[in-house]
Amino acid sequence: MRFLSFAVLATFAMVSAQKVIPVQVGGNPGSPGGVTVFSPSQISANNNDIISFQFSGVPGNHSVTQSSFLNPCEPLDKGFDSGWVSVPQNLSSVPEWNVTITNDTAPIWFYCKQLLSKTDPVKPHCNLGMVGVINIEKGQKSFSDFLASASAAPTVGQAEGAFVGVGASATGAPSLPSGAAYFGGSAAAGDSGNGATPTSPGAPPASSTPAGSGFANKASSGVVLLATLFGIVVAM
Ligand SMILES: [Cu+2]
Repeated sequence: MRFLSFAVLATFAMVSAQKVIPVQVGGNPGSPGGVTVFSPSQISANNNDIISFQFSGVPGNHSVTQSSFLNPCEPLDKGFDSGWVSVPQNLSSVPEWNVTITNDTAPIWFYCKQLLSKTDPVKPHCNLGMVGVINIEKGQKSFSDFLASASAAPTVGQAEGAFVGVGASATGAPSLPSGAAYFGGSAAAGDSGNGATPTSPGAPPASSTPAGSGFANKASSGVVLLATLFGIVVAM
């Protein structure tokens, strides 16, 4: 009984301490860092905190895709992926993608999949530094090393991932005000299985959930090509 009360109290304390941390996805041409930024690019968060990715860089077409320190511009196996969010000028509200932290003991790395930038130099966003990390202080790596390796990455992975990732998960696609366009993995494949989310902090992603590489294997190359083309066409 005493244990039960403690558990209830602990749960209450955890829930009430939940933070919502906004991160801007994409900047504006005149803003510091230009178009190809996550701002802030380094975030500290605890279990149950929500990273609220705001696709506020307009016009823009970006993704938030989980990667790794070793391969900053390639999707992580079973990693999260927002899908493409294309934002025209003059939208009434900002598309938003909320990701809940489920394991705050290790860094969570991510990048944008966009292959074309509008400004010089014309390069993939990941090569131009559109990368970020949650809880870098929980690892032994430096952000400048991560940036340098992103900038030198020979390819930028386009495979579609799931909403549930490693250490952080969303319950669905980004919110989409009218006027914004979306092309996501689950939508593209008519796969509705991506809504699952771990039930407790630190729990591994549900095994029944299609995840990054799994989906990529399942998707026809046509779908991946279409997604890539969508990203490029809308970016231009
Ligand atoms: Cu981008």
